[in-house]
Amino acid sequence: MPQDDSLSQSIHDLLPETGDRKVALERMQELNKLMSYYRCAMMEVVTKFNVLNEQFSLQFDRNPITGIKSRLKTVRSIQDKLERRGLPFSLESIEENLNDVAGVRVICSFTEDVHMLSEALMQQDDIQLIERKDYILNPKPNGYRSLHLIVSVPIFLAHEKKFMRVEIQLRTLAMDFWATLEHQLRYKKDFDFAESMGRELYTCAQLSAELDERMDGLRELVQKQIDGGLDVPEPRRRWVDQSHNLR
Ligand code: 0O2
Repeated sequence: MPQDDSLSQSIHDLLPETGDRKVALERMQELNKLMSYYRCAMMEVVTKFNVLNEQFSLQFDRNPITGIKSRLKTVRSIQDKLERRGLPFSLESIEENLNDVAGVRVICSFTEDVHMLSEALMQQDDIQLIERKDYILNPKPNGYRSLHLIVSVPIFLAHEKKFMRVEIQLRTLAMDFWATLEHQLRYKKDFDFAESMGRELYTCAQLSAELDERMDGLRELVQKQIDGGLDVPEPRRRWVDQSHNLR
């Protein structure tokens, strides 16, 4: 399994005062093991979503998931995060204080799929919910929307079962489009992000929310027709009709 490049850089910080090489090596192996547990937990969660996607696509003849991304935090950024919070960099501290070492992002077609998938996942009896943040119902002040779940998932090792935490972000394509570009723009090096640009980004977030709402409306119409409803209402007014209200 490939090793994180920043792993060896971090060994120095895990070394005791004496700088004993043997102890350093042991700690490096322990850190490597922990990261591998997080990687396994991440794979478990990805598999769970792939299974749900398969099942829902059979049931409803469409895929609620358009993409799944996963990432393991680098040791360097784990170290930085703990340092920013004034916490020690140790194996115990990582497990105790960080929820997002393993991260899974699920991109859904429609807002309803986000909720349906999160409910289906939470019904599974081997998964425990640690924290739920609904930034769709309550977007962040900058307009960020997504549903965040921190879960604890078991991984089955050769001789033991271990629970690991994974951060799951569920969002629609529109939410992902906005968040990805916002992240790119906001964190550009050597660039001062002006307040007016923040306001513009907020407007874009509102437009993306509007887009989701309209697509959800269309999906409902399609579903009604499939279900045999004869009284199909008019689609909501076109986006262009209302877009001036958002400026
Ligand atoms: P990365 O590289 O994506 O992991 P936490 O730091 O997680 O303990 P917090 O702030 O309460 O504490 O977490 P929250 O609000 O659940 O957000 C965590 C993650 O959500 C972030 O991880 C981002 O991935 C995403 N996120 C949150 N707010 C925003 C936002 O305004 N814009 C964008 N584009 N993404 C956001 P990291 O660690 O920042 O980054």
